[in-house]
Amino acid sequence: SSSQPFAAVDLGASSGRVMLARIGAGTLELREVHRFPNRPVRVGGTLHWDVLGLYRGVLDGLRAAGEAAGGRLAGVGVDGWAVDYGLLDAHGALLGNPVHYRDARTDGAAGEVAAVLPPKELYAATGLQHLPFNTVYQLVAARGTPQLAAARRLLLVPDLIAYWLTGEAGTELTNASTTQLLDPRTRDWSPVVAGRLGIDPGLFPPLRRPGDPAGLLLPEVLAETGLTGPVPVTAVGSHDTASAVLGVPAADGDDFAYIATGTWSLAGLELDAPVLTEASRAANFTNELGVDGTVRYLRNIMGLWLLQECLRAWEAQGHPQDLDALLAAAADAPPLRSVVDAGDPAFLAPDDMPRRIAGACARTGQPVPRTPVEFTRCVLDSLALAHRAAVEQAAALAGRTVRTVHVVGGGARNALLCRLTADATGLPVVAGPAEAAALGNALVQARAAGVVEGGRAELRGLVRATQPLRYYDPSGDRAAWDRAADRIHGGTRRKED
Ligand code: LFR
Repeated sequence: SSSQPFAAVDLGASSGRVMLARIGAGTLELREVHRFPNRPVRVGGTLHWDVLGLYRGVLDGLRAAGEAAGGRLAGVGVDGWAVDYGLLDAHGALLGNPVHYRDARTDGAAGEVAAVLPPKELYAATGLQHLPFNTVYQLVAARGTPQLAAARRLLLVPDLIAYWLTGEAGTELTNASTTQLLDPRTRDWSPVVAGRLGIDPGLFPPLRRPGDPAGLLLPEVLAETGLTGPVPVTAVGSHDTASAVLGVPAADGDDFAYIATGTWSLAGLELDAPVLTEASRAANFTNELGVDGTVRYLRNIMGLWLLQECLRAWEAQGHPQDLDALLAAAADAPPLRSVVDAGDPAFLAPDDMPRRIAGACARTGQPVPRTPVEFTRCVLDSLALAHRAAVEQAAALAGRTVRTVHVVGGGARNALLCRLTADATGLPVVAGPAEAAALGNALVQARAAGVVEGGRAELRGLVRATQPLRYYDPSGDRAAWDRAADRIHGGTRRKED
């Protein structure tokens, strides 16, 4: 059969894109038709997402997708970053701009929650890693505001975009699992969390699963985009990381770990059931839900955010850097001179990144990076080290063996990061596709439309057969990575292992 055109809308923290995927039996072609910046806006002391600007980017992208596909699309799916939401009033109007998860409003919220729901109980109920910005903390921080009082509905960001496209409201499951309000065993709202914290899960529209229908593009959207209806919108793994994990080109039966790299690095395993042990909680692993009943057992690592923020700081200081030149020079810089803990929430907030990295190096008695090249090398060594710790610990905690590491997402294009990750883990790295999230998004749509068949193995097989991949074999001295890890963790980490 001939291939069908699907539009995958993928919203990242630094840019959004609309990709056109042509999918048929044995065919998968992906092409970027529109990319637009995602620039958060600070106003009234609060960091917001410019969600209408993003929606305009989505409409422009759908128009471009339609033009590239000859005016007709077989479907649309929307994925994006997790956790954040917009509130709607009783008439369905948006109540203010969604707040950015990096905003400081959640400072102190974790303490408030812990006072009524101790961390151990919260983990037992939700299996979610502690991230200070989880939706549950944002809702606690918003308690008592007129905005929350007026809210009749809460829509996670990709669900909000899908609502504007279709007029239909739903809560997609993989992203709902990042709210810390869901129980990963029942795959439904946790009565414990809702009850104890007085958060009404009724604010969320009904849950839907990847592959479920999510409505049709509204007439006004067809008019704006020049598309010919009907165009179905399908719920995909609307958490970008869930779509990216589906887009991992693993072979059937592979023992693999994945690292979805971009602004964040999300490193871990795909499991059939959550791991809710105390050891897992102590290591801060999360049990987010994946496509097809899976669990994404992983940990958040700061990711290329550390470098993005350095670049932004240097530019603001009048010293803009060329990223490619910087990475090339960093590849030749002395390895593992100084490393920082890339899991440290101290790096979460925007601004002043070089100073914060330098401070962390000084505090741990390591040489302080001085030049942009030294900072870049420090960041990449630190990320590789954090990748290694997450892969090793996930395997140990889940009782699994890992033989291959798949690096997907934007960081798969970063050859130095991939090579260092292979060296640090001592495992072969398969790098690519960079657009794994868009691929995972489009594949769920194509399967729902009956254009492709099968489970994850078949969908991944199609990615593996059609997308360019790069391979990195580990080399170098693994003990050097052990010693570097000891420098950040004061020699305690290896003893605990
Ligand atoms: C990656 C991601 C992570 C999530 C973070 C914040 O884009 O979705 O998985 O923890 O953004 O939402």
